[in-house]
Amino acid sequence: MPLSEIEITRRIVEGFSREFLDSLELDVAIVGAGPSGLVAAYYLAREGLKVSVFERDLFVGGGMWGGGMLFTRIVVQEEAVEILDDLSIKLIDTGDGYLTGDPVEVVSRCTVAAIDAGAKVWVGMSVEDVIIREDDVVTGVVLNWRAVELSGMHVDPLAVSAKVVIDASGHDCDIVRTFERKVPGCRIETAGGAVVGEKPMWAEVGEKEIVDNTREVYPGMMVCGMAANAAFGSPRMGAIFGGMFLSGRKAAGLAVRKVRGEA
Ligand code: 48H
Repeated sequence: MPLSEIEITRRIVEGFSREFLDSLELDVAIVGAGPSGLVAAYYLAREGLKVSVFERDLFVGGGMWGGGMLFTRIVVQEEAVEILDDLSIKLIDTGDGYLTGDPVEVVSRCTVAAIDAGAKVWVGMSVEDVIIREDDVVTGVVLNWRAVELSGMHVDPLAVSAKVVIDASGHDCDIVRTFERKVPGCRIETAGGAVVGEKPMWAEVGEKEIVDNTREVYPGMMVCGMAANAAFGSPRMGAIFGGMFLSGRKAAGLAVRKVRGEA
């Protein structure tokens, strides 16, 4: 029997509403569905945590699709291979401890793995702010449609609570920057107490420091991926992605311990 327009509409609205209502109280909210955010979501969901990824674009994968300058290959160092194995991603060994992968496959498999493990990925939703309590703990994210943001219309947002918020928003470190702008005097856990900003390219150092930079920078708020290097003033690294995967996995481990009260 053909479905009427009204029945199509009903199923869309009911389905969305059911899932969104089920996601109002999260263990972990991840901002950004780039490689680091997707990998973090996978490991968090695998541990049984309730996790949502909020992505402002209508597509996932962030900056990985284009490989290096649209040469659609990424480079991965062998330290990260076990993560890619967990995600069933095939790589080509190019010698000297480095492998290459196809970003279309990597993005797709990261996304499917995160969803299969139980993470929910929302697209078209911007995180425009966080929720705080007493200026000293972050307790959730504030959402609006990206389309509303782009239109410039004044539409008030909605909010979702989370025991941990992970800023995986990439080069701009969007969430932590918004937070420090709105809470003057707050001290982010960097040497100077503020977001330092990303440094020019130095692949070796950028890849080494990104894992160390992946931390809780304010109670309830962590950084991972390029946002971590931007927060701590470490270099960019071009199209080598092992650090993004390692950072996502580390953020997940830290968040699991925090949610379980072990840290
Ligand atoms: C919702 C948001 C918001 C917001 C941003 O840029 P990404 O791919 O981030 P990472 O850190 O996972 O990976 C970085 C990598 O792709 C990269 O750019 C590298 C390795 N560069 C090296 C170099 O030298 O240039 O993904 C971040 C995602 C994007 O999809 C954004 O749309 C999204 O976050 N995002 N989503 N609310 N406020 N801000």
